[in-house]
Amino acid sequence: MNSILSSVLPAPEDPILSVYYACRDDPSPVKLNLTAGTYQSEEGKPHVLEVVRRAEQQLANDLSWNKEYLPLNGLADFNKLSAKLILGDDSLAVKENRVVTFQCLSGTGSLRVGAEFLAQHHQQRVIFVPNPTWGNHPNIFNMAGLSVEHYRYYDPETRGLDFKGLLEDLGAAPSGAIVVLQACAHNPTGVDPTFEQWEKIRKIVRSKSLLPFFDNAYQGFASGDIDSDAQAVRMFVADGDECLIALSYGKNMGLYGERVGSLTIVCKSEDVAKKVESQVLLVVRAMYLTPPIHGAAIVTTILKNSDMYKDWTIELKGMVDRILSMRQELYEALQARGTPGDWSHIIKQIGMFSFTGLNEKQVRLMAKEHHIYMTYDGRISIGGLSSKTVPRLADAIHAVVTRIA
Ligand code: PGU
Repeated sequence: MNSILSSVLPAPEDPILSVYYACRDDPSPVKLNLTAGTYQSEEGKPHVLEVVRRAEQQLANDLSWNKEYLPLNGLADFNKLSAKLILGDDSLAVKENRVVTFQCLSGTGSLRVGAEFLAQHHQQRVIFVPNPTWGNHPNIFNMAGLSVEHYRYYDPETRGLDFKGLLEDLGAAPSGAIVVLQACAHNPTGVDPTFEQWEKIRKIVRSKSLLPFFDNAYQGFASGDIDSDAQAVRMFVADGDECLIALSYGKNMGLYGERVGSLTIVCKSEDVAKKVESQVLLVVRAMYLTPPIHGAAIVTTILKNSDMYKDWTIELKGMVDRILSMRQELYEALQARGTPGDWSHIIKQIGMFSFTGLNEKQVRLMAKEHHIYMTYDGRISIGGLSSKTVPRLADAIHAVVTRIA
């Protein structure tokens, strides 16, 4: 039978999902999935925060909650509290009514809505992302009609920031270009600029009239502290100029599947903010009408209540501390095995991932012979490790590094 869709070509493989599926289909009982950035418990199980369970109980008991459509921009309290989370308690920009926030579908949805708005209303369609970056960034921005370029970010030689390359590339970007900056806990490298470096980045971004678009998917996951991890963004906002911020509650509240996040746009004046708001609402209405209610209600319940907020930050710090001890255990296990090479980057890198330095051949061998899955660029999700699985991972890394240089 003839298909009118027969000319559709298969999509290229997704670098994260393809290994994720390969792991899912591996029948081995000892397989270890370190592909996606999700935090697992010490028992290797998906982890729901206590405070999230409590908020859900509270919502279930509150009969005044209903399931009506939310407004186009979502829950008003959620938006206020989300702006406060990233911009701080006494943000001048908020006081001056030049900040607009929209509840969106987690970090990805916030990036997508922001990109769609920029593709329609920003004079410059070029968007710069770090090299390397989260594999979905190019998809999100290309699909919105922006043209994706890369700026240098990571130096494999030093396993650190290629700061000189970064400044050169941003310095050579066309005026008005959009620049994606990961606010903290850079995915996949685990390498962030220092505050002095952020200040230099800010200066070059502003002097070239580039438009910063912060991807804030890991607030709290770098230092364990919500405010410290917001410093880079606040540095930019303090200069009075404009930026966009996509915030995700996927990782820091463990609300991955609830799809809850926000897009905040900081404008130069209240008048600009009003116009921007009206256009973003049009984008939202055409894309999905209004955002979903449940996840935003959980977040709002937690952020609104000072006891719950405090409990959340304690649980968040607990996740970060467990990740830090997994880094230390893995590093020590490799040292103990005398694994060739310097592995100190494992304890220097921050956030949910470690960019191990394993090459694609070694990664494939890890999957084939050891049933341990990570992305082909050698990224492992430290949040997926436990004291039980660290020795197996160290054995496997030792074996593949000894076999393939
Ligand atoms: N921004 C960055 C830098 C991310 O790493 C991720 C998720 C997101 C945004 C979007 O997350 P939301 O869940 O939409 O809030 N990174 C995960 C996602 C797994 C995947 O399928 O790509 C990761 O493992 O890199």
